[in-house]
Amino acid sequence: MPEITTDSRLREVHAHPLGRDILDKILLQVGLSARWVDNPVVGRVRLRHLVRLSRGRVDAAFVDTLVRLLAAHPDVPDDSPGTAPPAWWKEAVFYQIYPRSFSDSDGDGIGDLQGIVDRLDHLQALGVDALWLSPIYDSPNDDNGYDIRDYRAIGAEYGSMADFDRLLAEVHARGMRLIMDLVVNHTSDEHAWFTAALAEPDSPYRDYYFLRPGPADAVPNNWTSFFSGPAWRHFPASTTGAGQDLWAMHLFSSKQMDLDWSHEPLRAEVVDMVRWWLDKGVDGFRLDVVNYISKDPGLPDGDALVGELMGFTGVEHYFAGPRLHEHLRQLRAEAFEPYGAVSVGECPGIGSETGRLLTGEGRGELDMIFTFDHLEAPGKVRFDDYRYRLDHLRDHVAKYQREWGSRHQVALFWDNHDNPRMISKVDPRPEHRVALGKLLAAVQFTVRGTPFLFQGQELGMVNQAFASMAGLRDVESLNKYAELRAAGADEATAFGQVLAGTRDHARVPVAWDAGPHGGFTTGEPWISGDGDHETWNMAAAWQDPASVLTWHRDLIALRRSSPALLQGTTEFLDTRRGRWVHRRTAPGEEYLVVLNLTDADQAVRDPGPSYEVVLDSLGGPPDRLGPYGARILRRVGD
Ligand code: ISL
Repeated sequence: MPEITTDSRLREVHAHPLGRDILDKILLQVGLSARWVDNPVVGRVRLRHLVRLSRGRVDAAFVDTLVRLLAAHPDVPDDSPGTAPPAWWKEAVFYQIYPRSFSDSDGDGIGDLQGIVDRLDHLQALGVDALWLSPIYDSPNDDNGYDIRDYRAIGAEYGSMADFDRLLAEVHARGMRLIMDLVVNHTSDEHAWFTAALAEPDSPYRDYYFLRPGPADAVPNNWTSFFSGPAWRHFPASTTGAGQDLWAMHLFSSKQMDLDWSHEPLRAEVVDMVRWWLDKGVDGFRLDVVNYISKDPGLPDGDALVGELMGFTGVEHYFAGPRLHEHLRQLRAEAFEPYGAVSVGECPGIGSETGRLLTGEGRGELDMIFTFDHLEAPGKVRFDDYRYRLDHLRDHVAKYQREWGSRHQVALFWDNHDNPRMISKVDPRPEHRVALGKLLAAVQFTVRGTPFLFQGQELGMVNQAFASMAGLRDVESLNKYAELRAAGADEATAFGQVLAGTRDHARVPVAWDAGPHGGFTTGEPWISGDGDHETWNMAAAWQDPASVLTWHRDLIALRRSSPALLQGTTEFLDTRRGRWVHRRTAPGEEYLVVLNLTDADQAVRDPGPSYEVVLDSLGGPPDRLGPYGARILRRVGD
């Protein structure tokens, strides 16, 4: 990889893996096509000329930051086919459980481990192979368990360690697997490491965190938190037990203190803790914001332009930090590998090329990663109120199918606990709910990769019409509202913006039946939904052959039985606006997937008598497809 300097041309930056990801991300962020850099005139522009060409919007500091970042990432992904060793997780269907909202067995209004055991038959009937549990550890729940107080204890609201052992045994008895959430970018401020670090000046735990001495008016740098305000919390001398004012870094809430991974004893503790859970028999981990674990050691100020583009200042100093690959290799070699455990990294801000470095066969880092560029339309962020166009999803999926080959396994997800429901983002009109739920599933189970369903997606759950801030619980939403109000927005405007993006849309209880609170709890739920559970619930959906749920079950069964859908090649046959046709092929087997990405009836090519329809969400003649229709055909003749 030729060294990138301020004299390099944009096309050379684009040929650098991280350079390409960064340019693509910037273009996505400002709503421009990634093909823009392919323009020969643009490609010839030298980095240092950007300052003049942009009339100073791109400043010299930005260019220097970029050059430094690229120099720290010299690796190039391997494009050779690899040996593509079979692995259970390449063929599995994963299902994410947000335990708080899944099923409550004891009536305290909070979902729990026994509640999950009670619903395993549902998951098995659906065809799920593996469960991912969002955090169930002991936590003060400032961020619903993503702020861990004790990595080796179960949160009392979820049950006991005996309940966990029983859940694991029940999962395994059904031939399913279970992965845990590994949150090691930060701990709770109530974790024993942090309280000791704060209280004792000589504590060995001081180096576990980013603690910096200094008065309240001297914040260590300009980084911002993802949950509003600065990424630093000030602890006055009277609270530190050390007679010294201290600042502590938190990229998320002010109760989620970032851990310093450059410190070897911290890494050893994490390895130890991971092995402790693997000894219990868990099958792997989803690693929370794991691409953030390596920070630029000097903690330099973030670039203002990057901050403006990304909405957060400082990200360039940790989203792909200098020792990220090294730390992941250590974790894999010392913890995951000896147990054959699966690892799925959550990687916000990571693009396709860096993703291939993180997951490449033989690189010894992660098995799969979650990336997020498909969740919002170009130029949009989560808190914008807009309609998402499925053409963006198609182009994103097509890119990964084309670029990732057999050396890398794509993780496929549309919903999770951090995002509004995809159905609602595309088209919130109730008459399209069923078709859209089916279309999204048709993609998820027929392109190459490992699908991750989020609880309720199989039912076609949608966003909630929260009436006011009083209905919301999420720390991110509460902080965002306060921030907007402080900046002068009136109540209605601030609430409207929070409502568009709140993570609470995905966190309301799962609707199991038509009873009170959808059968989620016999008590008062910790967060309430709209109440459409009287008609939309799992019990009713299981009885209905046309439900989104039945469609998911049938698709999962189809995928499981088909070498073409599991491992075959993928070709995109129609990518015109509003259209999506792809073909999956394996020796002796071929499928066509035909989708209508629009809300209007559409003419489609009649594939003729050599194809039979296997699944059809709306029915109709072979040369027509209704609004958001999905049709899956199998080749039966020449
Ligand atoms: O905050 C973001 C930018 O708006 C997200 O991209 C964020 O980086 C991502 O949602 C991280 O999520 C994970 O870590 C958080 C936790 O609150 C989420 O629930 C978890 O999935 C902190 O642990």
